[in-house]
Amino acid sequence: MSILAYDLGASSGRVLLGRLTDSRIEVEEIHRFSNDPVKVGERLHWDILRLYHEVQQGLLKAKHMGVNPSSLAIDSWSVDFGLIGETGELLGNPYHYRDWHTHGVMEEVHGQLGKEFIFQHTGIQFLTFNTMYQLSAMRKAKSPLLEQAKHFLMIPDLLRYFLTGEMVNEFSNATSTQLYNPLQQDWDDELLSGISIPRSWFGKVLEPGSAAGTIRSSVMTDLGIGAIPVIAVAEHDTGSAVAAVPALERSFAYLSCGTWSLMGTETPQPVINDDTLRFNFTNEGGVGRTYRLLKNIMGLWILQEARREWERQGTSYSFPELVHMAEQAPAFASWIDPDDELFLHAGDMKTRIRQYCRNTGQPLPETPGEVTRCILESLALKYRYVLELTERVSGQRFNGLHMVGGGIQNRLLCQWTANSIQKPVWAGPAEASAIGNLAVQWMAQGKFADIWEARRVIADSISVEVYEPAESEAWEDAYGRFRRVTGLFVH
Ligand code: ADP
Ligand code: LRH
Repeated sequence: MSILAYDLGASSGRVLLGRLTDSRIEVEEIHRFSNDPVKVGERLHWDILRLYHEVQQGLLKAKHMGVNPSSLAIDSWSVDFGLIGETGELLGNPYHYRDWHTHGVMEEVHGQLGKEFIFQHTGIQFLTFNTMYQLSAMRKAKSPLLEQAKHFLMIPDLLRYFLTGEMVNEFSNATSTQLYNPLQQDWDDELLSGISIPRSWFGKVLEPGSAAGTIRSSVMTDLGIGAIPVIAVAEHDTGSAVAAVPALERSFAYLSCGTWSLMGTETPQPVINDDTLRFNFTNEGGVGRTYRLLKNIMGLWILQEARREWERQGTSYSFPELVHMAEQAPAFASWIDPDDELFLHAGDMKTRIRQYCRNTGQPLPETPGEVTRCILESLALKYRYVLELTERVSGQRFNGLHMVGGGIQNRLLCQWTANSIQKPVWAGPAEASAIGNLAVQWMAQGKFADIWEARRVIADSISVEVYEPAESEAWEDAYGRFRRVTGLFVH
């Protein structure tokens, strides 16, 4: 029996058909589409109806292949949401987390509620675009949507609602809002009332692996398909990606490498203490009530945006072309801190990178190869910094790093990461979120006892590429200089 996984990343979405035969996973990509945010006036939105159209296209493609999936599930990027009104209709177009409306709001909320108080209640890292600050920004702007809203649904909850007609919230994504209390295992009343958002919008929180309805009859009629049960998996894509890390040991470090780079480890409980607060680590909920103790790193977003700007100016480069040009460019010329807020919002990354380099007295990258090299080296160096912090806050020592996600197709980045951290990198799978999504559906169907059995089967089914560290002296020296330029020191 086949099952369907929808994985919606910030840059593209895909639909994978999965089969489990003789304890091996077989996957086939049956649909892929770009995810193009739309700016209207000053506001940046997700094209949610387009995404729902693509969800239906996936169902049609399965139908045309003669496949009747025994279940399906959707995961996507986190923090964003739709509000549903009295009549069950979506109110407005969901905002993109990179919209500017949250600018300065996080600091205001901290002034009112206290940063430490928020962290004690959630264990979630402070990112300016967390749901908490998005809702506060809407409240501050006196958004009429807040007056009409009756329900809060995150992006996968929303698409699932369109498909099934049932409104439920899912745990992994709920934690990313910074409004869910993992210790009380429920939405946090104090934080919600602190930002003047009604508790009644927030429903029961389902565990990853729970049944979450069946395709509604109007969808079955429109598409000419039969009933398909829908499962709530780890609907936060990073939760699904980490579920698919082919680790065989309980202590492991991962880097989920796509639009974002998410680096950390898995823990049985949230780690909420002075160090995790100080270093801005997060504790996002995962499969089987595990937690992802991790940090966000700006990731390949910077390269995506640089590439978009070159395209706007009339020259299209593929990612492999950019990687090739980076390889030819001079080594260790200049670096950025990828997590400087300069790089968070959409825009001309080359100009911003040059601004950063000018401010820090470094040579200014000029050519696409030089710009790409600066981004990729800076990411590899930042990975070492965050891996060291992860070891410190988790009290563990890792003997290598699992890299998963679309970014592992960038072999240069994988090799430079191994060189920078001076440990092996084990790369695979590239479609980790979709595979984690499939794995949790199979858990829900009783095919896997737990996530560890799933990980073993994934490890047996995919090929993992090993990158051994090289050029350690040069990278050690570069790391010291990188930290001086970026001011990244641990005190
Ligand atoms: P998301 O799910 O966040 O949309 P993906 O996991 O699909 O992101 O990863 C997208 C990133 O992978 C791109 O930004 C790009 O840098 C990298 N990438 C994709 N394909 C290639 C390729 N052929 N060569 C090098 N890098 C690639
Ligand atoms: C990666 C991701 C990440 C979040 C960001 C908004 O796709 O879900 O875990 O921090 O998007």
